[in-house]
Amino acid sequence: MTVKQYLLDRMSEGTLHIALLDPDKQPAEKAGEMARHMKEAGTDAIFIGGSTGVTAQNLSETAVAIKEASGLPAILFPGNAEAISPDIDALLFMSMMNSSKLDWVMGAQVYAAPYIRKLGIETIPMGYIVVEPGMKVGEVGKAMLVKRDDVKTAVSYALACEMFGMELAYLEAGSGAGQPVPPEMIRAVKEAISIPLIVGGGIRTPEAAAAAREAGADIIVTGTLIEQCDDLDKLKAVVKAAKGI
Ligand code: 1GP
Repeated sequence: MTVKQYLLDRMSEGTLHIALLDPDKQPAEKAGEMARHMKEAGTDAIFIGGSTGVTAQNLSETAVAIKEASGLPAILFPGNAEAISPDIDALLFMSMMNSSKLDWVMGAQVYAAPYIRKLGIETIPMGYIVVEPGMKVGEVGKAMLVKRDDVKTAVSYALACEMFGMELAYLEAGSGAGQPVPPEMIRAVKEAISIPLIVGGGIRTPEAAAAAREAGADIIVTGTLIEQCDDLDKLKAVVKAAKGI
């Protein structure tokens, strides 16, 4: 089964939780241990990614460790065109829709495409929309940030993702954001599109996770929380709230 089908099958039963692990933040063995914890907490898959410091080597080691320790799909959430590895299960073939730099909209993808094909990696096309405050990814990606109250622009970007044939749309407030994407923006985008909607950035509490799910997120991503908290009960509470179980 493809990773995309695995996600769609699970999504047909409710909202998913995906844990984001940055291979630059801990040794691979530790990432594997974190993934095993998250599997116990109910997480559906692991995204591997970071805005800086991801290399083919740390990506590869982290993917292998995650798969061995948790059995969960290890999906690359790419931050550059160089760090790609045959050890990942799938790759989000993404365009930062609101980047002011052509390279992040289309250039890096064109550069990487032949190599991805050569390695035979599954690709899942995704439109990535960065909302204020945007944090590091907004900065590195030179994003023309969608304002928190500009629901109309967020909807327009998401509709464009769908019309381009992208199979996922991602509303991103940025890793470590003080506030997650506003629920009213999630709700409006979800109502406008028919492709699955991913939401992430600044979700650290069961309340924030539940608000994103109730507003219509199909997949909720948390990264910082997992890096900062090793209390399995707290992690479980956020995962359960994300999944509504
Ligand atoms: C970043 O949306 C993710 O790409 C996760 O953000 O680290 O704030 O959970 P956090």
